[in-house]
Amino acid sequence: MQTIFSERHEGHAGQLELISGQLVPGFEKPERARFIRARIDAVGLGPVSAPETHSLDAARRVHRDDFVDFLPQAWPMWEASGRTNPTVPFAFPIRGLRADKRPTSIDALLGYYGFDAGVSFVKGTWDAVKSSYDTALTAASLIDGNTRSAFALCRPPGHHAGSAFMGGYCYLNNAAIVAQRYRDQGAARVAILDVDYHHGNGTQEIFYHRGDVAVFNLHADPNEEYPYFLGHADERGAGEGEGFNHNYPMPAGTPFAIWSEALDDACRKIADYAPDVVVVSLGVDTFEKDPISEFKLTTADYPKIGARIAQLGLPTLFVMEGGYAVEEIGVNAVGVLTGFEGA
Ligand code: OKP
Ligand code: ZN
Repeated sequence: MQTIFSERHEGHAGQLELISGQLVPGFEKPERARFIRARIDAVGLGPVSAPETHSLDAARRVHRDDFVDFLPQAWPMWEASGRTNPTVPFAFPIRGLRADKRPTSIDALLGYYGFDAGVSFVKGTWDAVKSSYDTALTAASLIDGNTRSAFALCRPPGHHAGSAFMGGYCYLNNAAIVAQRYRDQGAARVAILDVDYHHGNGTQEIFYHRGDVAVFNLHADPNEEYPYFLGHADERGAGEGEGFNHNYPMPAGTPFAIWSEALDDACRKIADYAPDVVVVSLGVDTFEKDPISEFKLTTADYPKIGARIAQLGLPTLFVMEGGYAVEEIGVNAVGVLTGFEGA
């Protein structure tokens, strides 16, 4: 399997996040991608190449223009206001406040576009976000009649980012962007299968009213886990999209024996949907030793995930999302890919 990867993710480092009442170094750190990159070579997964540069047109197909325009401006505005430390959003236009008025100050804009404090900017953030986007689009273009799979080693991840918001380490929604790209290039139907531990609320929001991109999410129950405010089983899509959004919330402590039943059910529904292509939002924070997660998958389980997805017999693009046990992230993520190839 061919991988697309950019070293430019490295510039997104030293950002902060708010956990348990404290500002701490971000769990979403450069080592994550380094370990995955190293594991690709260690197992000989296949060639790794740098992405081509893309215009932001594909981002504008799923994200609002003013949001796309804001992202590259965040750091320059912050610097122009005399600060060079990492940004952290802190005020949000929730119920009773005005989300229809776009504020002017950078401090306000960070919370206007961010739904949580998990989207810190440093100097290299936008370049890394752009490289992650380029990586997803370049990998997407590898899949054609002969090449049936590819891996977009994206960092930062994307599935929490919605049409006009960022959050949870995510700025642009890479999986949603490539799904839309496939539609624009002639695919009749696209399925997104999100196996990250956290609900992909951004992906769900983007396609909630559409039947041409079906979204399947396996994740921790939002009653007890981030992102808390979306991801319940009764969210089934609306309007044209009714019946095309499928959520599988699961409790803390879920082992592979239970988790894999949800995967099976999702895969059967994907087969019925008969998409032209499957985009997998590949998070491996379901791992038993993940520092911020509560599922109990083991290293031996990841190849089985890949094998089950391969059983669909459909063109498949893997897009990297979460996973924070950095020592094991390479073995687990690449395990899914080798499991897919071996099936
Ligand atoms: C991004 B992706 C943990 C706080 C978690 C944000 C998690 C974002 C996960 N106590 N904060 O879905 O892996
Ligand atoms: Zn996650």
